Amino acid sequence: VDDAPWWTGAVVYQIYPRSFQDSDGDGVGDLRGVLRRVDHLAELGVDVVWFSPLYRSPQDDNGYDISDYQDVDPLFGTLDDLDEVVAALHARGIKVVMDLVVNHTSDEHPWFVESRASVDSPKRDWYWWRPARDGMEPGTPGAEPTNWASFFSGPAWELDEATGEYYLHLFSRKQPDLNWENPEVREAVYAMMRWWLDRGVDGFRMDVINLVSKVVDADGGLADGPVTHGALGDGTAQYTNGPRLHEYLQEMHREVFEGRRDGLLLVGETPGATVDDAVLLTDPARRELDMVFTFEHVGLDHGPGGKFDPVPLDLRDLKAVLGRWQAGLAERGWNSLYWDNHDQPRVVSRFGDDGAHRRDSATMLATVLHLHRGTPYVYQGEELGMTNAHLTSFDEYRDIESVRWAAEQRALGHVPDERLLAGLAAMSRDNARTPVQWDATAHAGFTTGTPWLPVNPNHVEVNAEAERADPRSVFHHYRRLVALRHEDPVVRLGDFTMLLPDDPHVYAFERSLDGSRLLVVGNFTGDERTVELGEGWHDASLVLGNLAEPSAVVAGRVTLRPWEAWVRRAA
Ligand code: TEU
Repeated sequence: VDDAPWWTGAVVYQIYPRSFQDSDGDGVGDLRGVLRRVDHLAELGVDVVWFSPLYRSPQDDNGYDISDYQDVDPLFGTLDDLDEVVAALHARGIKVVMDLVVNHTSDEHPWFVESRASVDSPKRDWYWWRPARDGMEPGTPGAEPTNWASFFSGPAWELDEATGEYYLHLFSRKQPDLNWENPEVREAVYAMMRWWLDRGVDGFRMDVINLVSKVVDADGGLADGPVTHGALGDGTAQYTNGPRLHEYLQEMHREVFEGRRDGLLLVGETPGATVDDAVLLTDPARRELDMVFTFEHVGLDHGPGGKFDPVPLDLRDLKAVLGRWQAGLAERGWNSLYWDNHDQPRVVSRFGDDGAHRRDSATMLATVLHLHRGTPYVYQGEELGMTNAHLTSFDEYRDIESVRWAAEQRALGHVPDERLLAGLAAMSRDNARTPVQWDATAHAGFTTGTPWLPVNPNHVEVNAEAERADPRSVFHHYRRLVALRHEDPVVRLGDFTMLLPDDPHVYAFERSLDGSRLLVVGNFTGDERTVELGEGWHDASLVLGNLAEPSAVVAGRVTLRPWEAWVRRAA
């Protein structure tokens, strides 16, 4: 236990600044607002705060489009405010991790402005500029250099009229991709990272870091992907976990982190990474990253039409995926554990029951997640059992992915509006982005002005003040889970063994370390469920449960109540 890295015993809390706490009445959360809520974080007991982007940005993708990496956007405050927040968190023993968005910049970043100025700009090669497809007139349909679709609908290439060439943007057209093939780009990124570490931050959450290396042929050519979206194609194989990814990350490690103090956290966001990729990315001996976010478990309810065409979760699939990641990273590497973030719907609405069983299902889900081996991430409001937004009309959505997808679908006209709206209501990123519900007053204590995205009307019942007052609340359950990880080496480092892989209703597993064993069960349904756990657990002591009267194990069998979860220690 003593030589395990510090983050094996840590819990990370994600703040999406725009929706956390407003202090100046403009309806957008800010850094001085964060200062007011530092006690909430300390009470929860988290070890690290990760801030979604605070940098200067035109806010096309809520800050994931950065125009100055070394300044704070005036929406959120100033660099001095940030220093104050970092100091306030450090004073409570909480580390600060910054979002690092370096697959792309804003099109308003001076680097891109210079790059687009002319074909022989010294920064031309800092981005992916390509002429129209052979023999085609720039700007005509299908003339894009490749057929790749952007993550935010439409082609991933934008024609720049001034020079007649296209630039690549895997996300919005205001997020041009940086060309990591160019060593000057990498050096500029590393210099910026060193500047932040020197300023006192404790690490980075690296946005889509496994997309930075693209497959390029000897002549600089990029290849089409299989045709999937009408005329467009799926280019992911051409830019996901690309050929130079590990080389870049090892170089970054040498240039930025080598010889720095201990106590930093490097976590990669890696959509499309497999377990094998994750082993390579997080094996400490390779000096790349500490851990990565997998997307496999949050893709299980995506249907044939993609994420906005959801299907019910089959619990056996969830066990198969998370079990495979637990096994795959048991010897080398480390897992990140999460249900929620700013890109995912709220888990209590997604895999639980956000109506009558909100409290019990939210605490069940938390128990199962936090007892896995890995570093748990709590997304703001998750610890309050916040639910999806339940928006009902197209014009209520603000998220660029949702807005652009809905516009494209409605223009195509194949799917009736009601189904599109149902898809958005279930899966839109705006579900995670409604303001944090602090109390039962107007706008939930988030702002005195008009919130940029409406507060969920259920804030009159679901809010931090009510949660703090009720010892059996979701909040206090999260507090206990955080404390348990801090105290119990089995939770922190124990081996993981999946139980009942074929049971479609109950999630069950064992953790063990040096002969000490924990059993964890969670009922993923609103009905009573009886399962056979085998001998050896009948006089196990209760460590933690989510119901007032936990069901007992009798002769190796237990009947769990709806959404019940508990942890027991073998005698
Ligand atoms: O997300 C990248 C990503 O792969 C997806 O989660 C994506 O946001 C989308 O949901 C695909 O359906 C990261 C950030 O977390 C996200 O907020 C940004 O929009 C994106 O990168 C671009 O920076």
